[in-house]
Amino acid sequence: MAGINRILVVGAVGQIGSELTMALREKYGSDNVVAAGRKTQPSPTLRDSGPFVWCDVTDRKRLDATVEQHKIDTIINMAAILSATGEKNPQRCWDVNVAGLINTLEVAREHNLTQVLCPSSIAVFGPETPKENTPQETVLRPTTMYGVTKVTGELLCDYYVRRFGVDARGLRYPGIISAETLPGGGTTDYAVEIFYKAIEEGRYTCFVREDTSLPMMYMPDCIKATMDLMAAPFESLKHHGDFNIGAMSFTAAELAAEIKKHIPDFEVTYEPDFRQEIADSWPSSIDDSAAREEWGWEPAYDLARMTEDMLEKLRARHQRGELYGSGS
Ligand code: AKB
Repeated sequence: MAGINRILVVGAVGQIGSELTMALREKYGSDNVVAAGRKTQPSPTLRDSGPFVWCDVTDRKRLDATVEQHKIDTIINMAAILSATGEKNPQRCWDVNVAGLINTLEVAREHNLTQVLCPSSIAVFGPETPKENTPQETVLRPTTMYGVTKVTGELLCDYYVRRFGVDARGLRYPGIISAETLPGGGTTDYAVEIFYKAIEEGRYTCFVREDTSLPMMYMPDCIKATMDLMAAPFESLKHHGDFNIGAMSFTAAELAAEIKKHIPDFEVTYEPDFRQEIADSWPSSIDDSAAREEWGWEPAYDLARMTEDMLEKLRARHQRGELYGSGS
């Protein structure tokens, strides 16, 4: 199979896309990683460190043209409407997440691309799924449109592998915590906002109950998981679009307590909203043994190490005057 040489990251301005693009530029060379955004302006770092184009994943012609023009052999499709926004506009969630994915897979098939990576999420699980140590193979009956699109996406990836020989891969991301770009419209966003608010205001009103426990991951582990899966030999994979990956699990109260170790006056109150029901439908912890066995997945960050690093990074950004309101 041909190698990975020229990568297009669609959704490159988002929370994961922005940091993944920079890591890929480091590994594959700046000029070989094309960042694509839809509407939001890229940060100067993202814009100036390599090629940047405007490309909406639902626009098939534009996607085709971008792949041809930049001689792309690998697409990473990070464009998605997340769980909370998806419940406000289910039709749009379907269009972006499913129609966008089919466009990506079709472009990969027609242009004979080396690889396509399309993330999935813990949102594929639902209330009937075992909550603790959720197995790789289990009940997939999500109750959100986002979850429905992600189950569909996993099935589509596996279909394109089997039917057309497209090398499509994906991971079930847990909540991703990071200090560079804010997430937008997810249920796990509280686990990021809490850090910004701790630094900026010393208090936070959390939109899920204090006993809400979800699987989470720090961005460096997320980037490592994504790049390790991309680099794994196709022959060693038994799964394709649906790898469980875990790193840590904690309740909202445990996260607040960890931050308080560094900021003793930090105050958190809890006012659950519609996102509580979504959080309650997802697992607390994940069995990721398939990812460990098939491509050597191993996370590096636990709650304590992540919290220390997050606070250090956000404090530095705050001092540089870079932080802005992180309202939910
Ligand atoms: C969300 O909360 O919607 C996302 C996810 C878990 O996929 N962060």
